[in-house]
Amino acid sequence: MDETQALNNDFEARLDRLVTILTQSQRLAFLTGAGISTSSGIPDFRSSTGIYRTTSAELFSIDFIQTRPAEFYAQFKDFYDLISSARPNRGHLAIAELERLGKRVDVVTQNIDALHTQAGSTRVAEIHGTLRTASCMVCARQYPREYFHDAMLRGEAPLCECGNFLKPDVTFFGEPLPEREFAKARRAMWEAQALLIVGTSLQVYPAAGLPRDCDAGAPYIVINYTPTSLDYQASIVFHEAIDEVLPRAVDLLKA
Ligand code: CNA
Repeated sequence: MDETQALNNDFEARLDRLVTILTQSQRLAFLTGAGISTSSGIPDFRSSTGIYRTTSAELFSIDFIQTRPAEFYAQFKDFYDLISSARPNRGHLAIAELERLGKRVDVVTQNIDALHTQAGSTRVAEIHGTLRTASCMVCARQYPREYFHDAMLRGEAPLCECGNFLKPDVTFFGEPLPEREFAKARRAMWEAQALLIVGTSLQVYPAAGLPRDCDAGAPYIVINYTPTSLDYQASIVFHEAIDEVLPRAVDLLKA
């Protein structure tokens, strides 16, 4: 067994190394995906218990909601219900705590559940948009959540005052990403002294390409159950649970 293999087999040694990187880095960036929210009760897409086991990826395409809005909302109901009642878990809270400990922490998330903000993180780029608002698919008028929340919980398609259907302001497959949020995300990558890639299979672009914007000297840390395409470039890889790794690392940092 070589030195790298030995390190990867030893959880405590990897944790110590993570704490060293966190100690040495003032500017941290996190790139998070659905995996950070699974222990809040929201399934991810691609795990063995993920949404794709029961729902086709087609549901999340712009064509689907534009052509079959009633069917979209009927199927989206259960997912919306779970997201609406979810609370941040120890993973989200550990990231927010790093900020309170004086680090500058940019969170770039593919998630639409707003749990990083609820946990207290203040520098969040939501690159796949948000469920806080929805906009008319014809006149583009935007509405706050209170306007459409009840209809969406019932699985009914919410309507604009002009009579056309609303679409949640999340990025559907086939749509461009929100420009301002993506620009924030790229800046976070450029400025990071270390990048933590957390709970994402890195299969959705352009999000999965963001780590390439990091400074060549900035270490990557991957925390994800299943291997990702960036594991081989990472300084440390954890295939353990996020809410086991991050709270332990933050506790050690404070000790
Ligand atoms: P994904 O492709 O489903 O990957 C999630 C990854 O997380 C998988 O590789 C899992 O192995 C890993 N994982 C799951 N739970 C844990 C855990 N507790 N600890 C460690 N690893 C874990 O999801 P991505 O985020 O990569 O895909 C991007 C899509 C998913 C984005 O467009 C999201 O909007 C979309 N999504 C978001 C949510 C949400 O907002 N919570 C939920 C489901 C899907």
